[in-house]
Amino acid sequence: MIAIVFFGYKYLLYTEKKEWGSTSRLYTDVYDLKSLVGKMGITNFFLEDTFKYILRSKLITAKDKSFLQDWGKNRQPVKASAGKYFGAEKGKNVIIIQVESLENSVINTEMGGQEITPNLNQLAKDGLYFNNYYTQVGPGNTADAEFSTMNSLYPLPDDVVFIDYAKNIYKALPQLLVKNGYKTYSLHGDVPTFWNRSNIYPQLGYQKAYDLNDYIVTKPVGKGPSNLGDEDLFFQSLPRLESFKQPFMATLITMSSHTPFILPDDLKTFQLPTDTTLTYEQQQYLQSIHYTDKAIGEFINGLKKDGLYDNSLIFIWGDHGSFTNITSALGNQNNVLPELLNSQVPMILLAPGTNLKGTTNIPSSHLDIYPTITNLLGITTPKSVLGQDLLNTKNPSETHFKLVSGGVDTILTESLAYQASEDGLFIHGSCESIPNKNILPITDCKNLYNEQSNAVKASNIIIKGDLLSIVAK
Ligand code: GP9
Ligand code: MN
Repeated sequence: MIAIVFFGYKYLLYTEKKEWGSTSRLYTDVYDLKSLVGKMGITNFFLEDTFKYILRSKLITAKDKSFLQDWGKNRQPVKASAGKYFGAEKGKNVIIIQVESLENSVINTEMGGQEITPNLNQLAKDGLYFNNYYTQVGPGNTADAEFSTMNSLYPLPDDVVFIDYAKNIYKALPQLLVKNGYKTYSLHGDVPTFWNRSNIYPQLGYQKAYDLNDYIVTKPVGKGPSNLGDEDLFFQSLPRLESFKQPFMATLITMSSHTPFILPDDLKTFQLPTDTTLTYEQQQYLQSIHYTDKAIGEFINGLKKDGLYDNSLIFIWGDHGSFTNITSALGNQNNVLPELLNSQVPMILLAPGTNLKGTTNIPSSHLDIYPTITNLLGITTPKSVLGQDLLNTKNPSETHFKLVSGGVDTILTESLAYQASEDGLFIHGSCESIPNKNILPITDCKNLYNEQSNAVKASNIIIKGDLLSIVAK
């Protein structure tokens, strides 16, 4: 009987629908484990979880392990210390704002003479603005953005790391900061079981997580039950930050600009031109992001008033795209490669102590947050980090993996762009020069492809085999 269930499950697992990445689950509503258990019943959940656990332990072979060992030995990890700006912000608080569905194309863009994100535009001027920065998320969306920024590893193409690899050993940024005398907090207005956060946060080193239960919803925004508006999130988080013992790390994750972008009418303050050709969904998105921008502006002003601004390193980024095709609709002003149109998000670094300013278009991504922070704080960067220190990298690049298969999809450097074909075979892909977009012989991208596909593969093996220790030594 058990064998029938086991092989039946395995069969279903490999034949399930794969359109939206894959969560390797029979049930599609895996976002909130509590509601999943409610739907399936505890016995079914237990059986499903046990089988998945057994299957997972078979995913990584001895060959994979030896690949990882060799890769770990031969690669050049990011310089652990002594780069430019190393320790320039030593002892500063780290405040992170991960913004729901914030795309880069809305930054510095006007419609009918009105800025879509006036506050973020100002912050982009006040700090260092990365306008060629990308998100690489798999089926875990927001959770994958959190995972990749906090671990500098790629998320998985076919599974939600936060859910199925929550008990792995990580060397996450909050953990490292705790070792360096920081208190670490997460502040997000959802139920704590969403994306399994209540289980993985302690594993990543968050000492305390504020969730929906810790906030008062004064005005519902978005789809319930998690309908804490961003103004409530920021307004009620500010006194908390003020009360934290310094130095602290606080990660705030917004939610109001989440699809389907439902905003009460009186909060829709963006004046869309009457003759707009945007779809209804795109219009709703702009309203929502305009509201979130206002909430961020108020929060930053609060930080300035209470003195935290000058004593903190502040990072703001979009978690992933909005899935509304807004970048194309706004005219793709940043000339984003077609295959990356929905993945370009802004990243703004405010380092008042160092006064880093300007706009940079180096190819960069969520993987780069970790080493950039450790460098600025003067903390040795662990070898497990896959990203680049954005203030020191000599060969900036960013890489995307294919959903489900996990093969390399797109690689971008300052001079080359590689785009894989449907079948994923290297030679069927295309190699172009950047910025001119001239077609080059495919062999011009060979070294880059090998290096990046090995890194993506290594990252997958690390997670699926719980093998971080192999490369972290
Ligand atoms: C849920 C919120 C949204 O807590 O972060 O997650 P998403 O659906 O964007 O992955
Ligand atoms: Mn999200």
